[in-house]
Amino acid sequence: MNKTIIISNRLPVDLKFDEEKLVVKSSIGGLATGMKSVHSEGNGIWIGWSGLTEEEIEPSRQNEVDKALAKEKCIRVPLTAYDIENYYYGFSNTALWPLFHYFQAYTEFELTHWESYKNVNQKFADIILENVNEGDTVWIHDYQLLLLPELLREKAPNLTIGFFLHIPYPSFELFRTCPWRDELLYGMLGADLIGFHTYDYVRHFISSTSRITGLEIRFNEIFYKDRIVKVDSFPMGIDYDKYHNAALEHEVRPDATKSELMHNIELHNMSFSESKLILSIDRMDYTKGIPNRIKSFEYFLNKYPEYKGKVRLVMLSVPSRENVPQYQRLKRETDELVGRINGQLATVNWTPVWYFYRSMPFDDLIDLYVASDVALVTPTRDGMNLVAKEYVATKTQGKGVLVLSEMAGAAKEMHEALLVNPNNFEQIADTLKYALEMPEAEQKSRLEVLKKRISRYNVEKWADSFLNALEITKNAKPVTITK
Ligand code: GDG
Repeated sequence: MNKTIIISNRLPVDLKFDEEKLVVKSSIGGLATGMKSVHSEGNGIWIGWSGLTEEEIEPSRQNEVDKALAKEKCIRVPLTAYDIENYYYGFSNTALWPLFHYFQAYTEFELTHWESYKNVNQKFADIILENVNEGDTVWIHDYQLLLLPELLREKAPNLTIGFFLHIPYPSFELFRTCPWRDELLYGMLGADLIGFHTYDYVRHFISSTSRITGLEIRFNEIFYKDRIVKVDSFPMGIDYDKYHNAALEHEVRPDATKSELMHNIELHNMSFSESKLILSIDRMDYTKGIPNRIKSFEYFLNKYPEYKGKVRLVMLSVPSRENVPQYQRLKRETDELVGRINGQLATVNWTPVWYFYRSMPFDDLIDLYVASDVALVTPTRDGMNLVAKEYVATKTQGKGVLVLSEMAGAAKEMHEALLVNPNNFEQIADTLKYALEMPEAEQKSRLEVLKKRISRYNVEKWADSFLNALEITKNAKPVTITK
């Protein structure tokens, strides 16, 4: 029986040794939740890194680790601490991540990182080839594995290979600066279908391919060797019911079962009846526009001082890539900005920014979504941004306003949000005022349209439409090109 194999840098489960005990936790995040249904169907498997380096797994415990993963239908690619340092923190996160998010000044092209990236992509290919049969479908995810489609194609020419990029694809002018641009492009062209979140990313990819490779391209089909490679947009959705139902449950919970966080928010709201909450949630990443967001909020409070004491920004920043210097700098800058605004404006009764630098359990996350009046999502670049969609899904009472950066892929589908340029403090300040004062009827009508769209095009639909398009592409007969 043919199977679908999902490939990503990280497995949907995270392994850890707690004292001597092996602990298996499911990982949080869009990709893991999204692919769950595909993964649980039939005899599909997931191949990726377990979260433990080879040095952390004693030889005598390798079997135990493999068995624990097999129970979850997962197979690990053994990566060393050197691989993680150079392939993951190195090439993936100090070259590709900043470059693809238009942070050219942060981009470092190091030969040792590149060598490691090639080597790890080959390690993935070797493990996949041991586990794949002709007729199987392989779905590869994200920027850590751009070379993998072609590495598989060389050894298994008939394999059905799909590739999806979760981050933006940059314009040709940026992509061309990469010393290994040809290798990366030809690496991706090993796939039958290449998917992006938005049509703009598709255009950028096609433009880079056309200028760098000179291959024949017709609309969204690239003629490469004896194959047609199709390129298309598949905007990723969320598990709408999971967020919506969790919010419904939270709203009717008896007091005794409410979280401490929710108790405190409610207590605060009772004491300050006019008080409103603005929410932001993201990984602590320089692409998420965190400093600009705090500065815009400060600008808003100074421009509209009547809101002092009445509105708070609740900012959940989840630690991320903490050993990369740019991330350490961003953390320092954020701490300083929050300190400055709270230091200058806070009163005994009011703290303008509630700042959490940690991750929260799912239930607390839902509490934050439910309790907030406005979500302020202002990345300077973002492939999609699932937080914007999750916020809308939790607004069961028809109240709530989404302020969303036009630089997020999600903005392409969420026209009913209030769209802003994340660098324009004045515009953000005015939009915040508008959001806080928006009549309930308008909030409701905007949310209704957004909810309808997001619930319909949920994550399962996303996965199905990608896999269906992949099958159609694979079955299409190659067209003879007449010149
Ligand atoms: C990449 C692309 C693209 C966050 N904090 C907590 C927590 N989260 C969850 C959110 C959401 C997910 O993490 C974050 O997803 P995003 O899409 O916002 O951002 P990235 O992590 O950068 O994801 C992005 C995505 O891939 C999918 O293609 O949209 O553009 O950069 O689901 O809810 N979850 C819990 N505690 C937290 O503290 N439980």
